[in-house]
Amino acid sequence: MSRRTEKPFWDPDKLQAQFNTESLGKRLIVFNRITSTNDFLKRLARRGAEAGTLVLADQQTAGRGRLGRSWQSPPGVGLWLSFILRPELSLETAGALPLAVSVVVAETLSAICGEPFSAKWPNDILANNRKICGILCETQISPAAGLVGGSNQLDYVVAGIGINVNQRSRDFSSDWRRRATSLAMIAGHPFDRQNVLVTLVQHLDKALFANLPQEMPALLSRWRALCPELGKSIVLRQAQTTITGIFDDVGEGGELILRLADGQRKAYSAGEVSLVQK
Ligand code: BT5
Repeated sequence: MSRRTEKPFWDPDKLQAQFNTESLGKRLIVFNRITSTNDFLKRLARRGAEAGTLVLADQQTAGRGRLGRSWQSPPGVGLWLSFILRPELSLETAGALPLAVSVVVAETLSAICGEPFSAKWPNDILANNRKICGILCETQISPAAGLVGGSNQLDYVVAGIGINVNQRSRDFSSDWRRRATSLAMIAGHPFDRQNVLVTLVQHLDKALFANLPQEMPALLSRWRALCPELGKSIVLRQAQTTITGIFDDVGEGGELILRLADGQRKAYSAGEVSLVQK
């Protein structure tokens, strides 16, 4: 149950009863305010917390994106949550987890609000070309048991999801007001966050906790169907370089496969994608 001093914004017992899930949320911790649900859950995972442990916060004071970027997580308007996965995936295929989580979130949001959402490689969900959700999967590897000097294996993944639910345009800071959106802005009316959360948790539970290794190829196919950049000319920006090519496919480890001007296909595991402007 929740470690807290204030009354929690959601009642964990009531939430769990609504979830009615097999794995996700069987252990649930709810905070009014926390630095980052990913940071908190990584500490629990390190101490052996089980797969499906779920942490929710009404507000994050140090919500994080990739590469130390910050994720705005004000109180009362969003869903900021993290959960533990301990899937039997190889280290190579674990790279596809952000895409697998994205597709479940995007399809759930579409079902809830009746509008289409698109996936942006590797970990964003957009609506009307604006970001509505970001996903941060942090992976811990450990030496394979019994193998001296042997290979590593996946220990756990902490998957964090941030969804803008009820923000209005003026709630976003001016520097990325044009680049962010919320469910309420897309649908034209506010949403009950608890309903969105319950549906999302049920969909994640079904898709990611039973047979994930077998489900992965199908999840990747569904992801491809949501990615408008696939098959188009894109620019991939990395810290030191910019590469242009055709976004040919995603590999089974979630890597972006680019067809370069000389016809070569090359795989990339990080970077920011944008369409080449004609
Ligand atoms: C992400 O990183 O998009 C991953 C965000 C993951 C947030 C969740 S919330 C629960 C859990 N706990 C955490 O601490 N994190 C996870 P990235 O692709 O690096 O994008 C970060 C960029 O998104 C920022 O640099 C901003 O430009 C933009 N951004 C920040 N907050 C946003 C928001 N609320 N809505 C839309 N865009 C935002």
